[in-house]
Amino acid sequence: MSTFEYLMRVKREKGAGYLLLLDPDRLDRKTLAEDVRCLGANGVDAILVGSSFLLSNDFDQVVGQIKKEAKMPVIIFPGGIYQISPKADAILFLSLLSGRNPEFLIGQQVKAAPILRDCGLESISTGYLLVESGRPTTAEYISDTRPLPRSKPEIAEAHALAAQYLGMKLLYLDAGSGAEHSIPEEIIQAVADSVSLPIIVGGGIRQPEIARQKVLAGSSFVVIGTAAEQNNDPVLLKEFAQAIHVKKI
Ligand code: 1GP
Repeated sequence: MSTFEYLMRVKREKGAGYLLLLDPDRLDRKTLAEDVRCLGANGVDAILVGSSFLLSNDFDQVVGQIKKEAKMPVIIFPGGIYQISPKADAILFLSLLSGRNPEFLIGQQVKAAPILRDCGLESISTGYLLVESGRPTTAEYISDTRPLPRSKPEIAEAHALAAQYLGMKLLYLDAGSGAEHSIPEEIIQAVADSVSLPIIVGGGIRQPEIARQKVLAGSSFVVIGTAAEQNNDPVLLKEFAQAIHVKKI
C-alpha cells in the first residue's frame, strides 16, 4: 500500500488523521528514538518531518533515525530542495499556491523532480495554502509570499478549486508553525464544501478541542507541531488523537 493509500484508509476508518510535525532543528537527538516510540503509542497516524527554515545539516540522518523507530509512515514536509531523503516513505510535493513567488510555485519542484525520480520516493502532489494568522510567520517570510486573507473564505475556495483542477491530491491549509491564530473554521468549511480533495489543516493548534473543531469543519488531517514540542506530554498527545479521531474504531 502506498503512503497516500494509507492516509486515505486512516481518513476513512478514523474520520480524520493525526499528523505530528517534527522540526529537525528542535529535536533532541539523544531522546529521539524514545520520543518517536511515544508518538506511536499515543495514536499518531503519520510523522511529518521538515521546516520552512532549517539550520541543522543532518536532515538525511535525522529522517533515518525517525524511520528506524517509527511504526507509521514518515513523510517529508519540505521547506526546500535541501530537505529530501530516500529514507522517508513519501514527500509532500508542495506548490505554494497562495503565493506568487515562482520559485515556490514551480522552481524548487523542477530542481527536486530528477532527484525524487532517482531516489524513488513517493511524491504526493499537494496544493499548499498559507493563510494569514496574526503576526508574520517564518513560512511567509522565508517564501517571500503574502498569505491568503483570513476573513475571505472565497479567496481560499478559489485557490482550492485551482489545486483540484490542476490534479493535486491533497490540500494543505497552513496558518504557519507557532501561528497566533489557527485556520478559521469558515475557511475550512468553504473549502471542504467546494472541493473533494482531502484537506490537511495545521498551524497554531494548541488544544485538542480546537483540533476537533477543525475536523468538524471539514479537515481530513490535523497537524500538530509546536504544542507537542513545547509540552512533551504523552497525555496531551493522546488527547489530540481522541479529539481528531472522530469515528470510534
Ligand atoms: C506548521 O502546520 C504546521 O506548518 C504545524 O504548526 O507548529 O503551530 O503546530 P504548529
